[in-house]
Amino acid sequence: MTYMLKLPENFESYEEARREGFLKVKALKERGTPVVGIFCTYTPIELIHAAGAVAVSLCGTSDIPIPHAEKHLPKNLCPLIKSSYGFAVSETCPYFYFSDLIVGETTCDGKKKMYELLGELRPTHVMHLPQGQDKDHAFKYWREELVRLKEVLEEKFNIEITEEILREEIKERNHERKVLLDFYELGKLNPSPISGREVNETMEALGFQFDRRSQCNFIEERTRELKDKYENELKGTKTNRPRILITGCPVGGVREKVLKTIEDSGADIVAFENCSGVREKMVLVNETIDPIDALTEKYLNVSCSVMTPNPRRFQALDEMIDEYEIDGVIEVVLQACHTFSVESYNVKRFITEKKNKPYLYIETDYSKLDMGQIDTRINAFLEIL
Ligand code: BJ8
Repeated sequence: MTYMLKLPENFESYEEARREGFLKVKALKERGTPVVGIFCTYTPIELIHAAGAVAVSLCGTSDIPIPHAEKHLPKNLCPLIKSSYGFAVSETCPYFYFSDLIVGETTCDGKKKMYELLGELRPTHVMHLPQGQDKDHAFKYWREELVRLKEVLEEKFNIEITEEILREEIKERNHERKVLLDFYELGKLNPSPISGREVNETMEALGFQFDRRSQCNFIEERTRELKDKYENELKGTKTNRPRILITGCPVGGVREKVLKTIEDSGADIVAFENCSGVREKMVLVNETIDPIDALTEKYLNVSCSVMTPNPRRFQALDEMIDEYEIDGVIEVVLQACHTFSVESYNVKRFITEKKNKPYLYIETDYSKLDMGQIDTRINAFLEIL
């Protein structure tokens, strides 16, 4: 049995929230609030907030703008990059339109080359991300990049980012992380009181809500409500729905095709190990040390496959499989995402040999062309669980 998360009136679905967000961001602009477009979990959002700006995600999750992107970019490129660029170049994304500055990072090759093109459309600052996470060289290199971003923001928005303001933003965002982690951890309950598709949709829709306090209140209230439902109606009951963990690339663009198919086929998605899922929320920014050092440490340790090596992803998988009582792991890789597809070899070995769990690899894009094939593969996988 799975309960539907009730969303507030102005927040009926991801698409609805995205549309509502257009008006909110326009109103913010009219009041003089700067808008910074971002693409990645490596972006130190605290610095952007400390500059008095709002950060908005520009990651494309739709295949509609892809033909526009393919006029400039190769067809054989990750759909997330093509969709993001397609929205920008076709001027069909109000969030891009209202962005005063784009902040990107040198993560995968496709994204970093896309930023060169975006730079022709909007002022763009690219942070140079180290390839590894060692505490000496990589830390110093990344710290310099944070200082550079701070200076760019100060100059662009004519503001001083003081240590005090930055500390306040770190506290606030740590509080948000705790609230969101509590929400994600509803998936640890067995049976789960909420569907994974709804968790993913809610989290992505929150990216278009700019009143962060009310966001947190909403999530806290829903978490309480769902915990009560679990205590009063589900605790002690049994379900034969297998418990699935999703890993790999961001899945906002394949929510219907993959996540919905998994749940409609009789399984519960109870955990997301992707970069915007639980693992980013598990580690807080240290509030007791120099704030730039603390942010450097936090964001350097994001466990994305663009890092080499990438041991934290395997640690997270190890812990989550046990804590969420996972029956099977499904890895979703977006077409032409080389880092995740290469790393999947080790992920598969880790899941099947070390954790002794079934594993399914799905490579897909944002089109509907492979829906039938994905449906068949997911159903065959669920049968063995
Ligand atoms: S921290 S996952 S948001 S880089 S899927 S565009 S890697 S080719 S989105 Fe990502 Fe930051 Fe990592 Fe997260 Fe490239 Fe792969 Fe496409 Fe990707």
